Amino acid sequence: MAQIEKYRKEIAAESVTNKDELEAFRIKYLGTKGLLKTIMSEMRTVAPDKKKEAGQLLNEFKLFVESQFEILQEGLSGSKPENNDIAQIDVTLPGTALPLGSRHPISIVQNKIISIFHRLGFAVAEGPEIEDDWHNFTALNLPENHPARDMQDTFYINQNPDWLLRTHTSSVQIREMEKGVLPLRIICPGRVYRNETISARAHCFFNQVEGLYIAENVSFADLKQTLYFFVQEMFGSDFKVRFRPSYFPFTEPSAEMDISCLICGGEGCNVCKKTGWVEILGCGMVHPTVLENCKIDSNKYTGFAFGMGIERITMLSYQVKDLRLFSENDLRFLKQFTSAI
Ligand code: 2NL
Repeated sequence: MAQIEKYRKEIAAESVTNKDELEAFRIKYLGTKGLLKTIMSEMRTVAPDKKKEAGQLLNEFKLFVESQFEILQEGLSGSKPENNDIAQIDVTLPGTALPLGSRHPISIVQNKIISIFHRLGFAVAEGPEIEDDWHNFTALNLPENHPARDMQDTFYINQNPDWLLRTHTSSVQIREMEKGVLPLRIICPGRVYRNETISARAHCFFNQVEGLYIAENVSFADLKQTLYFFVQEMFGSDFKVRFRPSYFPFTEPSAEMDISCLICGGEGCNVCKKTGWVEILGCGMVHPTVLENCKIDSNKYTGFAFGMGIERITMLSYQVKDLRLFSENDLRFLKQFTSAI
């Protein structure tokens, strides 16, 4: 018994590194002239009254040796290559490099816009991408017959005809105004959706930043100065700025802001469609009806609002010619922004 216990320890300590060593193990312990057979033959010398006990012990030992062989065999046929030389791991080799990612250009520009307005006291507000008709259209004074409300232009949700994918982040501003805490100074970055045919200039989803400032005595002069500050921080000061009268149902008066083309310096090129100017945002004084829709007294409070497409600003900043590059996940494009924070 003591002898078998000694053998068990010896066998448990055995290890093999290749097929030849495994075969040597098999021959030594399980072969026809191996240890197991030798001990089995000694059964003859055991006294008859001890035979049963010894037989049981031997049987257990046999199972142990066989399972030990299988364990060693499995260890060999695992991931290790057969050739003993390759199996050695060279710890002096350099490690596997983990590729470093980079921020998406849209995120870089979005963060820059946020930080510029942050310095003017604007807080970031966020809201749902699936909206209801009230927050996306009705509260914003968008009339029933407005083309934006058409199925052709907006993605509606089959489950409920009142639900849709927001077409602008104005809906977030409506939600903030409804909270009734004034004055209010927020910007709302986020993804918006329009049912457009995809091209180099348009996509069915894009990113927007809208801004809103509501307080007593907010004027159009405040709007102009805020946006002047913004474009200077964003693009530098080597260009001209102009405001053109425009129309939005949710602002009155409304305007669009252009900057002289950064690519050709106002001479005329493909980016500015030979006009020398590029449109960068829309803005205006918040329509009194919109304020009243959010239970804000339009005799006491006034405000301005503006909205811009982040893709457009990014294309101007980095001279990206095709908007589809932003959503294709092509590393050849994205890797070009590794050093841009
Ligand atoms: C554009 C023009 C604009 C607004 C967005 C707004 C929001 C509220 C009330 C009034 Cl809650 N106005 N937003 C105003 C004027 C223009 O966006 O071209 N966006 C890409």
